[in-house]
Amino acid sequence: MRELRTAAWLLMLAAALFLPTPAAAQQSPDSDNRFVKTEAMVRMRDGVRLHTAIYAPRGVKEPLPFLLLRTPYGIGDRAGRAFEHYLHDLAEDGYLFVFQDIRGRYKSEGTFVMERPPRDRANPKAIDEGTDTHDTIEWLLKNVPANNGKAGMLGISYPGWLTVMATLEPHPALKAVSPQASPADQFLGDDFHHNGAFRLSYGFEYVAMMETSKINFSFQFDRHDTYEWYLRLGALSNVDRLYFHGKMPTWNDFLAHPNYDNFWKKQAFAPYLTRVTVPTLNVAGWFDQEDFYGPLKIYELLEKHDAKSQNFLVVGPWNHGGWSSGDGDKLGRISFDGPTGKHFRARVQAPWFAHYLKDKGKLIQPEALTFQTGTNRWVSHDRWPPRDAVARKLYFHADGRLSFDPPPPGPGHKFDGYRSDPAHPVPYRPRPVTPTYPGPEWKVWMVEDQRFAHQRPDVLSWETETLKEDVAVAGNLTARLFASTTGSDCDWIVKLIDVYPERYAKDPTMGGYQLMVAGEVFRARYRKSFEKPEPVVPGQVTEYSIDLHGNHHCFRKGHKIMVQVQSTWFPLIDRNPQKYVPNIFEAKDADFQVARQRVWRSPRFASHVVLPVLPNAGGERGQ
Ligand code: PG9
Repeated sequence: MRELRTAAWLLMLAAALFLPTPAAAQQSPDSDNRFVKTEAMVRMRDGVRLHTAIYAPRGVKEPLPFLLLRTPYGIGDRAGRAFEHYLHDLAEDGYLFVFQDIRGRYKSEGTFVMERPPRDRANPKAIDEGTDTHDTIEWLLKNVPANNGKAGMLGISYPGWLTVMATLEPHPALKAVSPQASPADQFLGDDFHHNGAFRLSYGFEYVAMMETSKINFSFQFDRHDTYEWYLRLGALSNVDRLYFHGKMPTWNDFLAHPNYDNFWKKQAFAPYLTRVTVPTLNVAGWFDQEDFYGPLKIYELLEKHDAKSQNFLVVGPWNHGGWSSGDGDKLGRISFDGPTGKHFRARVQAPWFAHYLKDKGKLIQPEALTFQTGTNRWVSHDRWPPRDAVARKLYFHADGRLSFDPPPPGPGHKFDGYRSDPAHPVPYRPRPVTPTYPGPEWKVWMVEDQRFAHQRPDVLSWETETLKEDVAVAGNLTARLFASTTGSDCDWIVKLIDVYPERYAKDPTMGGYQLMVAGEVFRARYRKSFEKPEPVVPGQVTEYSIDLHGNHHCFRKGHKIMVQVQSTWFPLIDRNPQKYVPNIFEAKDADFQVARQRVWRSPRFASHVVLPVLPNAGGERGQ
């Protein structure tokens, strides 16, 4: 479509902004009746044109700010659905909504590059997602009448990442952004790897979705249970041989960069987020199955430079993007006693943008607003993580006990063990493991009842006595494992679980439910360095410090706290051959071997999790 600069178009849009015009409606057969939709191919500085749709509300009497959403997933009919839920309250307030297909996707020209890193600023011709956003805002200001000269930007996940990219060298008109569930580091913690362990099902299926063609594609599995499909696939080296044939750029990158090298560091946000250029509302979900590390990291990086208090954090009881539609009163079987998503959209997101883009309303946003699961209430903080939490160690003991007391000296076995067999990996959710897309099971696996894994011979568990008082944690959790393996590499997966009482009056069907409140994998080869992996010494007790990330949960009186440890989490995480090979993407089927795993719990090797416990079980200010 040609770039729209004609006088007729300007007249039409002006009319749309101030008067409802039937003529304009004809130009927008698929738009929401409240808006006039106009499409344009917006030219970037290198000549590439990006498909852009502008939704101008009818009958508005004042100049409006822009709200920009850029996406690799196709703007198609996204807007209509977004106005029903995600953008509903913002639409009520009045904005010029702009949706754009990014380079190389859907109707935009150019080449798509997965999370294209920031450009080399020494090259005046270089482009990146930041320059594309800049050029788009420039075009909007000049070509769309009756704007108030301000732009905001928001988006979830990839669109959230694009939002952060827009802030590195922002257009001066960009006045407020909300990156939501944005990844921050694809090697350490988001979609593609966690602590260097490859996220097999997501990595494979996402690459197939994005790089098979310009539009989304769902890989066609010939088995309903992808647990079995991935197991039959065997070693990762079979992926190219059987399916991708070296044609998927991102898969080629996985292969070429098995360790934390400059490829990953250049794409991660840590080197770039050295100033707060635009007021930023960071949003995350406690049960985000894709990008939970990212939003907390972005908040943390920006917070170090937030002299003007413009960097905010909101974390709710949501899965990936769960705040964008529906009430948010439930996730899977877990109830939150109220419409958390609706609350966010109406009481947080809309007033926040109105303050910065429309000069409306005094800002009432606290520094951090988090939802305390367990008690199910919003809590405001003047700092995240909160200052008053006290680090307490919860130790592993004999007979599957877990306690705040350290393990006593004395005779007896000082470890618990299991046999980890890569030919029979522990599923990460109950089988059948249906494909990631379109779900819905993928979206709720983090709140699945962990009893499907409990008592397996290759899963260890330790549990406290029934709690006599609430134990509320707020802040960052860590697991410290002292562990040994008979192999020369392996994975350690730690899950922190809230065990409901057997008799749970609120909902008797939830009796004994095992809710995972935190869980993470660590690939042993990276225990000393993510850049330079090293084999493990077989049989040697080795210490692992595993970041279990931020959390705000109350283990209620009458519940128990449980920790589970296992060495496979399949096919979420690829199988570790358990024998050190330099690059697991090149491992052969014959490299995979059984290993005997031991988790130690002696006074000297006292495995434990560190919990940031609130002194008075969450006595902070509730909202
Ligand atoms: N989690 C998705 C993603 C973001 C960025 C890179 C790769 C994947 C998403 O939902 O957009």
